[in-house]
Amino acid sequence: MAKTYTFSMIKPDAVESGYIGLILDKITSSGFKIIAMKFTQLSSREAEKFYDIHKTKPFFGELIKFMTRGPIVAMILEKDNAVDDFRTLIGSTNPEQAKEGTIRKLFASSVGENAIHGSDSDENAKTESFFHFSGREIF
Ligand code: DAT
Ligand code: MG
Repeated sequence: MAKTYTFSMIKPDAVESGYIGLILDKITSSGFKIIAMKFTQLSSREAEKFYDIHKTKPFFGELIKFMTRGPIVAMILEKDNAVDDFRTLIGSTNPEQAKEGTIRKLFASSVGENAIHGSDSDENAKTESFFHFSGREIF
């Protein structure tokens, strides 16, 4: 099967709650291969750039404050049908609407603090991956 890729971040809420290991286990046991990974913290400028598409939304300020308040785990994941399969694995944006067994259902507390990011298209997966990683950090 063709190799495809998605970009993900374990968000500050899930890191603070000690869920990094459990979430990584869920990701790898669902067939995703980690080909890049770093533990880092976004500056406001970086978070604003990453979420530029949402800059006119009423929750933008809250989103930037949340995403910069502590470290995140950024990663690039490889799998066939990576983008769609990963969105299925993480569940709906609002954890209350997320299906049983999804990462957001298991580990997220609210729509604003929803534990994990997953790219929504192949194009965005590529842009987001190269926003966070250089070529020599991808294996
Ligand atoms: P997703 O992360 O599922 O792709 P999105 O791209 O629509 O969702 O929004 C990006 C992030 O912005 C989302 O993960 C959390 C935040 N967000 C979205 N809708 C929100 C809302 N109604 N209130 C607060 N934060 C919200
Ligand atoms: Mg999105």
